Amino acid sequence: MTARSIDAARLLWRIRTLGEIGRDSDGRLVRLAASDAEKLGRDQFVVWIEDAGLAVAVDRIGNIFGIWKPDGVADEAPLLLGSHIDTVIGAGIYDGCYGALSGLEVIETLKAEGLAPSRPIVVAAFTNEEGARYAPDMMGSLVYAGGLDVDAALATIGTDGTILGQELERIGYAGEHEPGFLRPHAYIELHIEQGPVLEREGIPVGAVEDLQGISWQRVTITGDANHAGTTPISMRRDAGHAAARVVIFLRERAKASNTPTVATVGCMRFEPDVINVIPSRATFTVDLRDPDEDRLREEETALTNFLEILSTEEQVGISVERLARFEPVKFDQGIVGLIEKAARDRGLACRRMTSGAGHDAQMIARIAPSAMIFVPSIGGISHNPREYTADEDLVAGANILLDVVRQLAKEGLPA
Ligand code: HGY
Ligand code: MN
Ligand code: MN
Repeated sequence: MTARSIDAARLLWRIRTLGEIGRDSDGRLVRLAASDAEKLGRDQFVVWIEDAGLAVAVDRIGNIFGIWKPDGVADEAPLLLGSHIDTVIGAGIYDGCYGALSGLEVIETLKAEGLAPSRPIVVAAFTNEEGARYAPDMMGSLVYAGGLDVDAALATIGTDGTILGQELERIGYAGEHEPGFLRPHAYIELHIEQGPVLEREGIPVGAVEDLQGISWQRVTITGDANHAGTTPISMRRDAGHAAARVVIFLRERAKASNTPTVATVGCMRFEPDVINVIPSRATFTVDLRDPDEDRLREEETALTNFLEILSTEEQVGISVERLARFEPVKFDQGIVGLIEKAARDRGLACRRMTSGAGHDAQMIARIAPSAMIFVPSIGGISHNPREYTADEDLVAGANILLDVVRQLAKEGLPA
């Protein structure tokens, strides 16, 4: 059996083909979880899985699996690869899709080279990794790993008022398998870095050994609608101004700290949202992240304390709803070592690193040894149509995944 490399043309063509599915009238890529657009992406992924001769399975939260279990291979815990194919609004074509399609590509290549794996090899596309329509993010893999009850997840109400379970039914991806029906032996996820580190250092491969903690909250501030022209500043209970003070507070605090802490207010809505009415209500989200759990808790406490002061000073009501909370995750050092060795064997520079973004791997790490491989993002840009990774880096990353999977399929996890 001669060890091959992946079929680069096939992988790159699939990435670009999937990247055209789910464009809105403005040409933006929008494949929100369980939407009609995402259904089209799911359908295409399933076609490619079937074309590869894999068995398709869908679980109750809509996670899609392509299963390669050659005749004679024991019903052992599988090697699991994959990522997600749902996107944010105005997405790039690589986030998630690169890992899901590379996982499929690796299986097809190993089949073609005649590998007799010691265990099944499975590729997954997890539901609702982005959390853009239904919170929390990484929902499908979180349910799969037993971190969220599947019925509770299916009852989630989206930003558009829809219910996830009904949407999965409607698009035909409310599967019958119980989440967690395949307990992985190991999980490896290939993903674009979505940050500036690898490009800045001129390194083509990242061996991801940990992933930072994530805190998502929704804050609602209530004041009084009043006339923009007649109401003296001293008499205002201005929810909009109070919300703006929170945005400034978060940025100033993160900037002043010499830690990797990041804070983002990504969504904000005023009511009644009229040019000459002082906002009576401001609703916005806060995304806090830090690789250190104690620091992340400190940031959450600092925000809580600031909101209390703000409520008094601005004479407004403030309520907070938690949307997601994930502690930092350490990945499996044995698999990280295999990634570094695979890069060395292919003559590629590699560095260990932390993931700033959330990924399905952080959830699957709850039930199996897991790790990630990163490739450079040009300009560190992601969640943006300008997201870009050079073809040679995409191919190199997929070949590293191939070599790590081949090693695990033959020898299992390093002792
Ligand atoms: O939020 C994240 O980091 C991921 O893109 N869902
Ligand atoms: Mn992603
Ligand atoms: Mn993303």
